[in-house]
Amino acid sequence: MSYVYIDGTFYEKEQAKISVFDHGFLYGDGVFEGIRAYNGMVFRLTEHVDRLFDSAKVIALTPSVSKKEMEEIIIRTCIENSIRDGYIRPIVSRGCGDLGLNPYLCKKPSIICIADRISLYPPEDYENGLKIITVATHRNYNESLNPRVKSLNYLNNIMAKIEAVQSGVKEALLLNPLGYVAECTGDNLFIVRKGKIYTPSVQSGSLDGITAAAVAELAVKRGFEVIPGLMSRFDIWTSDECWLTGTAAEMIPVTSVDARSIGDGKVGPIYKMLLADFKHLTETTGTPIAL
Ligand code: PXG
Repeated sequence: MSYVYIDGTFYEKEQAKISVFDHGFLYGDGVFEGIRAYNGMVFRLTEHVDRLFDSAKVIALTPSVSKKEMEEIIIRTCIENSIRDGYIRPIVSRGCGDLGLNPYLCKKPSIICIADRISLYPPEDYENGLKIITVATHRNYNESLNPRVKSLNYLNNIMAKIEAVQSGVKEALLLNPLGYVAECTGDNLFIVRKGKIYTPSVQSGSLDGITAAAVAELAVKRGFEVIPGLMSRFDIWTSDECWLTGTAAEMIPVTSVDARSIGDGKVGPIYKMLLADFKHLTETTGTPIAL
């Protein structure tokens, strides 16, 4: 049995319901996070809650709870669901209103928290690497809906995912409106070139990934230079290694991009080393699931 937190109460999964008049449903007006628990600890909880509140602030949504209370809600949801290893999805939606866009007519934001499991790719994709393609759907302009906002409207990413799946691959590479590489549908991207590690900057139109930050820290600890910046597909096609990072996919290697094999087409040594470091980090650090 799984229990979902909605505005102060836990409901059984089947009874966990939100009104059709909630603007999160009507307009995608809200924000969310995807967080993982490993070994009885929530990984980078503060960072996720900070990002949730930043996303909310950008869309002028004020959650009805403090950051501290939000952290407690996340921990309580893990406890209620006996989660030691799993996936947690807090959501802040604009709340109920009428059938007009005006968010100021919505009475009170809703806080929802789901705890479940997530598995995006089978083990063989982690062993052999993903084949991905660039898709025609671009990331938004930073000055429309900034891609740093983790909003409930993921249609941009979903349309990119549709293109990838229609073309027979599992993941899509999205460019920004200027043609620079941004990220994949739910993951940040890294490449290795001549022993240095590169990743598109957030200004390129990517989410400020928490897994990416953790992996970058581990790489720096190993003595690598990690360089955020503008990247074109040239950089990716000619890279020695490539991988994606995200809370859901964790770290997954990419061995082919637009039918160009990356390096020798096999999963690379730097990926393997950082993956081992990442696994160790997730098993040994985090906020304990206890009140
Ligand atoms: N880019 C985008 C657009 C994301 O949504 C990431 C990068 C990676 O960020 P973190 O902080 O998680 O390392 C994300 C987050 C899914 C799913 O179902 C994907 C994410 C979150 C929740 C679910 O694919 N990715």
